Order: sequence, then structure tokens, then C-alpha cells
Amino acid sequence: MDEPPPSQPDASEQSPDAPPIDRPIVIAANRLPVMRTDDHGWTPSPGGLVRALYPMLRESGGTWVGWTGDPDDAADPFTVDGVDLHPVAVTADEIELYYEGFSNDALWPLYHDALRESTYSIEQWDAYRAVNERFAITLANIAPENSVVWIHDYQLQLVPGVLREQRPDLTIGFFLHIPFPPVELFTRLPWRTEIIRGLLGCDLVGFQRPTGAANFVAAAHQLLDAEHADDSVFYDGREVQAGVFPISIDVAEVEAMAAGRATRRQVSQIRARLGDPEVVMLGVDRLDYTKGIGLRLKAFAKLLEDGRLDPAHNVMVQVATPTREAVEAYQDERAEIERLVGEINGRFSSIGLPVVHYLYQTLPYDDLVALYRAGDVMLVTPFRDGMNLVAKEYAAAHIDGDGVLVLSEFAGAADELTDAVLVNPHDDRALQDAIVEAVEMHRHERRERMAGLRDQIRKSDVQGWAHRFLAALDAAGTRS
Ligand code: GDG
Repeated sequence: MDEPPPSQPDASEQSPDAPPIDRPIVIAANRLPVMRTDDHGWTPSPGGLVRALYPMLRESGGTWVGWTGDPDDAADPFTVDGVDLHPVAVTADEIELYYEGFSNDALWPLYHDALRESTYSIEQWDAYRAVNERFAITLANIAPENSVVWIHDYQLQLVPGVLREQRPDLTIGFFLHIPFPPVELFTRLPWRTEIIRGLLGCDLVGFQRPTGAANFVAAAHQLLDAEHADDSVFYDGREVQAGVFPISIDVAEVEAMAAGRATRRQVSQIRARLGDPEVVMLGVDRLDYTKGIGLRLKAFAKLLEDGRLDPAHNVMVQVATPTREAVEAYQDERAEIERLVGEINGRFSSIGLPVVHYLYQTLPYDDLVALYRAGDVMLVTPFRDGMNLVAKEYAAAHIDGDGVLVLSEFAGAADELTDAVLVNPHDDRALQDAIVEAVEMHRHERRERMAGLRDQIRKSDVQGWAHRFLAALDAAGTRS
């Protein structure tokens, strides 16, 4: 006798990793979610986006289009964990022009309040356009009929427009991980109209903060005279929605790591190695000029100089992860940070007890979680940041319910993490006062604020973020 067919699980039994829609999903991002191992295999790469989307694709058997990370790598499509991976080749020249150049030396500074002068070069723009077209053509060739395509970040803003022309049957979404600048800044870009037209190929464009969505709608209106109403732009006979989807982290994963016995042991070791100070202050950032690392070091130095903090009791640990080392502005920033660390240590350290511990390294994620737990005061002081996941990871790691987060108003996370000590990092005195307030905060207030932070991040983790975006995209595609 035949076995009875297995019963379909009802919605309540669905795996939390299952996607919220039943159409095929195709993701496109600059990088594939895997990296090569020493024995020429592939392993999932670390990083928030991969942690958010990879389990879902594994569950549904989806597709991911991206660059492998190696120059001129025209690897054939392959499958890892049931996820179809389609490499897009990027030449060594294009890495310099499209990635280091246009993406990270023109768009990145412009989108972050023009903190550095952007380089605008037609050669870089041509490479950006060529790589974007290559991504769009790959997507057009492989996306199943009527599927949902979700494109990520500032490196790929022209992809939706080209893809829409080729495949009008698709539902196309885009999420910008960094801020979308005010029109006054955006219109400096010589190719501003092409970028807006590219994004208007979408059914839904997602932003971290309401200001990003509003800036985008305003730019579409000003540059293309596009009609708009509430959160929608009407262009080329179609409606393009602009939505707000603040990204988050895998809260359960960070909590589980923080609770592990190995982590607890590591926390005591870290504090002992630091000389058992009363207060461990912590910074964790990619070494990027948007993150305000120098500003925070200067505030710490001034507090030591004025005697408001005592170097015998207060130490700072700064992890600065190497990033974009080929871009000159990043080399300058590193030199400035290292000069400051040297100056502060020279002035305020004693033998065997540096007052600033500086690591220019990428640490394993579990070491980072141990550091978060060891940190009494976390300093997140960017001049401008799309969201800032470090702020959320710090709160998730503090399962002990203690710890204080000092957070820049200019990080997207400030919209949600209102129990942090919020500060304007451009205001030296306010930043110094915020650090002292955090260091001296009464235990009762610390615990109350940390409870508020933890409630907030538990309400919205990264799986929820992906599900909300995809459900909204599915609905937007069905409507138009
Ligand atoms: C962009 C936007 C937005 C850092 N050092 C190490 C390490 N990290 C990890 C952190 C965190 C991630 O890198 C950094 O995320 P952020 O959000 O802070 O910043 P960006 O890299 O600038 O990210 C940002 C984000 O996209 C997501 O949309 O929030 O605004 O700029 O997860 O843990 N990880 C490991 N070792 C390190 O030394 N393993």
C-alpha cells in the first residue's frame, strides 16, 4: 500500500526561517553570501545580511547573485546548502573604478553628509554602470517567471531600472543600507537623474529611517517631476513605494553566544588582562571616517586631562576593523586614529597598563560578543550611520541586564534605542558629558535603561525585518 502523503504543515508550524511569501525569491548584493575555504570549497561568509537572508533562502531554495570577492572570477553557477549562487565577474580594473572608486569614494561620502570630498570621475561612473548592467542581465536571465527580486545597497542602484526594462513580469525591491541624503547634497552628483531613474525601476524601495524615504521621494519629484503622494512616487505609469524598514540583528544568536560558558570565562579574562578596571569603555567599528572614532578618543583624552576620568580606573578598548584599505581617505583616517591612540597612551598610561587598547583586526564574532559583555560603557558615536548594528549587538549581548550605551543621534539606531544616552557627537562638551553620565550612572538607572534597550531589540530582530520587507514587496508587486 502507498504511504499516505505527508500532511502540509499549517502556518503556525512553519519554520521561523521560512519566507513569508510563496513566490521564488532572488537576492542580489555586491557580494555572494559565501567565501572560498582553504580546500577550495565554499562556506557562508560572516555578516548581518547573510545571517538574515541565508537561512531563509536555504529553507525555500532561493537564488543569490553577486561577486565572489576575487578579481576576474567568472566561476560557474553553483549550489551551497540548496541555495543557487550565480557569480557576477568583476575585473581588477572594475574593482578599482566601480567598487573602490564610484561606490566608496563618490557615493559613500556623499550619502554620509558629504563628510569627505567625493571624487566624481566619468571613468568610475562608466565602470559602475557596466557592472550594474552585468548584474541586471544576470538577474534577467535567471529569475523565474513572476519571481520576487530583492536588490541590496548603494553599489547596485542602477540594477532595478535595467532589470525592469528587460523583465516587466518581475516584482523588484531595493533596500538601501546607508542613509539617502537630502536633495541639496544628492543633486551634487553629476549622474543624480540616472540613479533616481534606476531606483524607480522598483515596486518598493526600502530605507532605514523615515528621513531617507522622504529624501528619496523629494529627489524623484525635483529631478524628474514625478508625482508623489504619501510614501509613493508615480513614474512611467507605475507606482513606486518608499518604505521604512529599520534593519536589526539575530538577537537569539547573540544572546546564546553571550550566555555560553566559554564567553563568561572569556569576559573575566578580558577584565583581568585590562588590569581589573572599574569601567571598561568600548568602541567597535569598521575603521571608517563616518564612525567618529577620533572624536571619541579626543573626548576620552579631554576627560583624562581634566581629571573627570581617572586612568587608573577607566580604560578604553577600541576595535577598528580593517576596511577599504585601498581608498586614500581610509588610509588617512587610520593614520589619524593611530596617532591619537599613541598620543593618549604616551600621556596617560602607566607601565603594563595602557589606557587605550587598540586592535586593528577583525575578531571572530564570539570574541566580539565576549568584549561586548565585558564593556561597561559602549561608545557608538558616528557622524552619520544608516543604522549601526554594533549598538544593537551590545544590548543583545548584555543578558546580565547591565551596561550603558552612548549613542549618536545621527545613527539610524537612535530612532529605536531611545533608552541609550543619546548625544550629538559634533558637540565636544556634550559628548564628554555623555561619557561621564554613562560612567557615573547609578546601577538602578543602568538596569532600567538596558531593560528598555533589550525590550526594543527583541521586538524587531533581523528575521522580522526580512519578513516585513518581503511581505510589503509581495503586496506592492501584486498591486501594481
Ligand atoms: C552598513 C551601514 C548598517 C565589526 N567589527 C568586527 C565585526 N564587526 C561587525 C559588527 C556588525 C558589523 O560588522 C558592522 O555593522 P554596522 O551596522 O555597525 O556598520 P557597517 O559595516 O557600516 O554597515 C550600517 C548596516 O550596513 C546594516 O544595514 O547598520 O549603518 O553602514 O555586525 O559585529 N565582526 C567580526 N569581527 C570584527 O572585528 N566578526
